[in-house]
Amino acid sequence: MKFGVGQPFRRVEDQRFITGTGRYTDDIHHDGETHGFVVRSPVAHGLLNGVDAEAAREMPGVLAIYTGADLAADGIGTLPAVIVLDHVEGGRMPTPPYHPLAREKVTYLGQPVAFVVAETALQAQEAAEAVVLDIEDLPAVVDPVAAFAEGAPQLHPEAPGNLALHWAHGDVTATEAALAASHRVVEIEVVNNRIVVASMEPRNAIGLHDAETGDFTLVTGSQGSHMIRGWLFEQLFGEPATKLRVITPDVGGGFGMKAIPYPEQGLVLYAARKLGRPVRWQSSRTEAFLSDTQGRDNLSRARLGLDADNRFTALLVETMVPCGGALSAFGVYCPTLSGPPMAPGVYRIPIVATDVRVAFTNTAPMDAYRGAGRPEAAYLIERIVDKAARELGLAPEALRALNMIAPEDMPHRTGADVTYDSGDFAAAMRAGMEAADWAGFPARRAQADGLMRGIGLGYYIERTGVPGKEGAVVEISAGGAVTVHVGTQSTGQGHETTYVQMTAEALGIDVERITVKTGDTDQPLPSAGGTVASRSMVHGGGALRLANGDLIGKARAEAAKLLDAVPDEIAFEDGAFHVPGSNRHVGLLEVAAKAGGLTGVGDFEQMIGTFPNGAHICEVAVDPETGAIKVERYTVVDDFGRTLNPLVLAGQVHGGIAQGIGQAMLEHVVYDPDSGQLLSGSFMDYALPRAEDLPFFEVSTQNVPCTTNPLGIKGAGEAGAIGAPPAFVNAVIDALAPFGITELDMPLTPFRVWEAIEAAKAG
Ligand code: SMO
Repeated sequence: MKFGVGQPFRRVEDQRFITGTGRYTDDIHHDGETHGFVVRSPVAHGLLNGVDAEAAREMPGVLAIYTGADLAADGIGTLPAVIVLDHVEGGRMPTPPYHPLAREKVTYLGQPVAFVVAETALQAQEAAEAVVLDIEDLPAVVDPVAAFAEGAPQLHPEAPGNLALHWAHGDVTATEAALAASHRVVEIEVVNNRIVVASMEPRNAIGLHDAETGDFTLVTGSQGSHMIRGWLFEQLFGEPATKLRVITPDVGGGFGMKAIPYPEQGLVLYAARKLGRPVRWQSSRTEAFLSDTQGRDNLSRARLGLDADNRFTALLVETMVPCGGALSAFGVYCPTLSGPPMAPGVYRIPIVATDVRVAFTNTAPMDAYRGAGRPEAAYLIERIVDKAARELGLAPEALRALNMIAPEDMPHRTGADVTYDSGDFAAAMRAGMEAADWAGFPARRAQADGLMRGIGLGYYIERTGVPGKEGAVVEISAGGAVTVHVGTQSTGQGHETTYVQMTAEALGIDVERITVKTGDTDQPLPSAGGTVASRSMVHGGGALRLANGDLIGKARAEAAKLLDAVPDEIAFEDGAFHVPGSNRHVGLLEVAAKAGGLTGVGDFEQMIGTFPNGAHICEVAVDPETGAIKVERYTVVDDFGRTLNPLVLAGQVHGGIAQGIGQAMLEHVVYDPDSGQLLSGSFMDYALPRAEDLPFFEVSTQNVPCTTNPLGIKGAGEAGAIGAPPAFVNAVIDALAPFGITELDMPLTPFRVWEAIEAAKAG
């Protein structure tokens, strides 16, 4: 079939997006709407002694100004900590209350303190500037080392020593012993730098309340309306989630940051109920820098043991990570449940352990960012394996190949107690090296143009589609229109296209007839989650497969009546039922018309993750005079199990590489260590990669079908951002090897590289 699964069918949603007819939250208006503006803490840490809004309340257009005290008086609760774990020593981690508006204390710069609602957005902003905050400054800590130091300022009384969580994965003591017994131990310290998500569309929310029924509606850019409803509402409002409908229209980028509930979503609902009018809020870019959750920011020390034959014996990782001034919903997920289980990467390592300490710090809350812990794990293992190869005088690909888990080992339970179902890592690495013309690199390096060249390999593996359920419903109307309902949410990935393709193939129906509906908790779905952890096609695709099958089953029963046959006898092919050996047949659309419409329902659950993996190969040229890096070639060979649409897939990988190289080369969130002020609060100071920073990417797949997913699919949304940082950094270290440089922390800005070169020359 022309537009079936596996075909590079062009994205159906792009017509809407490129002609300016996308419909984002900020495009949606309601009669009588009002505008909210958030008054944010101008300091990172302080005692909130008072909020004086008297003068501001008298300003033109102002309808209300709410403070933490108002919310307390109305019994508004807290934002949820979804992931709450036990300390390794025992006992539950502390969960200091995270109020939508601060009470008594502020613990991060930009924390919401008051909410102004006015007739226009400008009036709300002007009044917000007239709100006087009485805050008594306290000393701030912006990184875990400072937060854990003796005498450090204390953020929350519930968390002595600012310890949010001390957690371990694996047996740390036994791993220490295995390292001590190893022939050789290679050690590395890495900083996985703190980055913002910088979604093209900043966050937003519109709150509506029906005074008669008491029902709320929230329109908000999110990664899944059901997820937001499930997490946001009950703990804040003390009412069942069914009192809230969440609608998510088109979304311009989420990347983990929009998977979670935020204070402002609660504030617009609260204000809408108080005022009896719709209340809208739209984040500015400045607010996004201050108040979106941020990602990564790990300080890790790793030790890798090797035996006399260069086989890996043990891996121990010790990590310190901040969670910010308040605990975000998934604040401790990335450095615990997500990253550490992937610590061994694609290698046979008999024993693996990770020890993690999470600190409260006076910075924006931390949460998921594209990969959510797995990029940190992949970066660490791929850096230390490269460093080990260099110390041993081995080619990095040779040390990798020696230690890679082999296809005949599958399914393979790793030293970190995770079972990989499939993959041929050595073959994909070889394919990547071939595609990158690895063998031809020495000749390219020999060019006498004053630049220092390097080539780097990052072999990533990640776990996608964490245990979860997803539902799908397919309806064919009597008129022949096909509607697909799913609970996953595209934030730009192209779900409309891939779900349409799957349905067109399964039902044998033209793509033009099919519409995908998502983003509404009122959809008729048996279950719904949302889009995180590269799970949309893994889980949503699984559900849609079942829904299409269910619909065909029901249609078959109807067709049997029309064809005067028994259902089991008739075959379904190319959109029509026929009785084999006869010319009796009837089209699916005709069956639907005669039946007055047909509906198929699918409810899919997968408890085991999928394991996409692949080779990223990066080639760089470093100017030793300036430290500037040019990425000259970039090649990827991925194993995504099965490809639904190579065009959509390549787009996912391209975007991921850009984000990964962005992190590795340019991006860095910097807080002043003394004041906690944000020094990288705009695109003037926070550098996103631009087109000229990136080469064309050579992207291909060498797929090994996933054995635990009925579609054979492995999640692909995050992969690019996971493989790119180690490939890039390994390439730069390779280029700088003549200077004896073996470690450099991201981002590899010209200044940082130049400094390292100068230090190496001097030393
Ligand atoms: S970083 Mo994601 O939305 O699991």
